[in-house]
This record gives sequence, structure tokens and C-alpha cells, in this order.
Amino acid sequence: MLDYETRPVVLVPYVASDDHNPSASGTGFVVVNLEDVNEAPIVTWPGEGSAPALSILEDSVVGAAVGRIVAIDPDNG
Ligand SMILES: [Ca+2]
Repeated sequence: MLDYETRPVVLVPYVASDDHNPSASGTGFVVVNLEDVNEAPIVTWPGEGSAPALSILEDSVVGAAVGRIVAIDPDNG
């Protein structure tokens, strides 16, 4: 899998050969520079479940903390 953040450059090996008899060939690597794609933030939360499920008392004051979710930008920089 291509991933700019973990490996921005990929070396792809090649073998090129002609159709002579005997055949001659050469090998090497092509340098492929990945271009960064802007990825959506990854949101995580404590506990189980596919969506954040938080609870708060109905008589809590306005502005009271309900819980905490964390968003991480997987892009560099
Ligand atoms: Ca990216």
C-alpha cells in the first residue's frame, strides 16, 4: 500500500532485455516520488462502539464537559 507519510519515495526494480540471441539485459530501479494527498482527520474516543457515546446529567451547567474525543491529522506538517 502506498503511504506518503510513512514512505514518500518508492524504488521499483526493473529488468529490460532485448530480443537478440543471446539476449542482453539491464536492471535497475525507478525512483517513484509519491505526492501527498490531504487525508481526513482520524477521530478516536474512549470505550467501545462505532460512534462516540457520551453521557451527562440533565441538570449539568451549561458548558460542562461531556467527554473527550481526539482528532489526529494523519498528514505530515
Ligand atoms: Ca497525506
